[in-house]
Amino acid sequence: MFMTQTMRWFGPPDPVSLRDIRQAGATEVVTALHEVANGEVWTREAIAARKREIERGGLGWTVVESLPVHEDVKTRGAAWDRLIDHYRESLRNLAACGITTVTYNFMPILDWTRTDLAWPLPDGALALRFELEAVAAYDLHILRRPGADASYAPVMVEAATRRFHAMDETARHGLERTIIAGLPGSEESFTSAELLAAIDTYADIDAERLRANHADFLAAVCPVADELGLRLVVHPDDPPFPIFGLPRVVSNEADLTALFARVPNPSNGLCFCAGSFGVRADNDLPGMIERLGDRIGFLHLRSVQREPDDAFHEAAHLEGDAGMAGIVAAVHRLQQRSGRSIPMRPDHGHQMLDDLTKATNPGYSLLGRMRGLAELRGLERGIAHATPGRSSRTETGDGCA
Ligand code: DNO
Repeated sequence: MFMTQTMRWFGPPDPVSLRDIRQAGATEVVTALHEVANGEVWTREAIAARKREIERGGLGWTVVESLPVHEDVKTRGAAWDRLIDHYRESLRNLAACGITTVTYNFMPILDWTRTDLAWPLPDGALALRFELEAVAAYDLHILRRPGADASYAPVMVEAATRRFHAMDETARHGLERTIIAGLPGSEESFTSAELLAAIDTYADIDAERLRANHADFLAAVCPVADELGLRLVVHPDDPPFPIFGLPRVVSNEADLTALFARVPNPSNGLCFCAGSFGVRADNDLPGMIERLGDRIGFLHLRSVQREPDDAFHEAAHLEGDAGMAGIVAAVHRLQQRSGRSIPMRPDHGHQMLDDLTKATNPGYSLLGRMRGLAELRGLERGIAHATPGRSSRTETGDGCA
């Protein structure tokens, strides 16, 4: 029993083609109808047409990433009822087309956030990087969020202020775009004025309130997903701590344990992102796979290298702090125990080789992800081969019985 090897595809506009993904070794893509506005229904026809296109390319599609959750659901705003109806309808349509797993996140306003999209590594490849100091420089001096000082330690405020004054206009504008213009897969992009207004809608929403809103959302949609045999998988917060004073409530094992206790429906699941959880040294990644395994329906396998002062960058898949061998070994045990092949994708590859001269989606160029996938599939084969009690499928599957 091996992981199902997938790659993310952003649909027809993606500079990485289905043929590229197939040649890179994946058997499936994970994708979304990115052209449908957040909150609108994904029709059966549109899903079926996209599925046919993917299958014509020789690939499968069983995992959606993402069916986004509208801000009015996260804040329990006025349009909640209509949005929940739409979400349920989309789930019905997805299940009718053979989708089994639906990824979403519950991060307020912003999806994943980085402060540098082209950070040079010693070998000349480029990596994504996050520095809290850069966020603070933007927050305090460009966004000028009221009360922002209180979100940072005094030394961080000083460092961020020094940094801001050392930046020229181009650098300031570049930082602003990187943080708020929307990274690949994010459904929203903002100007600073729009972001300030959006942050204001959370004025009365603390972590406890956001957890309640998350539970309300799941309580409303999980019964439908249960019936359809779908798994909804929540992507953890990236980075896994509050930014811009906004609460984040899917950051560590305790958050997930509480969430599953609160909404025990079988469809309430987890997208285990080794990179997002791995930013926190207090997240025990293999242990989380061990303990939360039955809830895990999708894996994002990537590794971050933690740096001082709440900074990190994306490392190569087998390097950095994740400890990928331990993670894949835990996934291997989970699959043998549960009899499930869990879909995975390599994530946030470096921009490298020929991709350095091409227009690419940050984190989603082909070659870095292909390197990641190759490393991960080799790691899994090796672990399966070296682990006593191999299943017969493993024996034949790895061709080295
Ligand atoms: C970033 C991705 C996220 C993820 C969403 C899920 O690379 O992991 O954008 O797709 O948070 O809703």
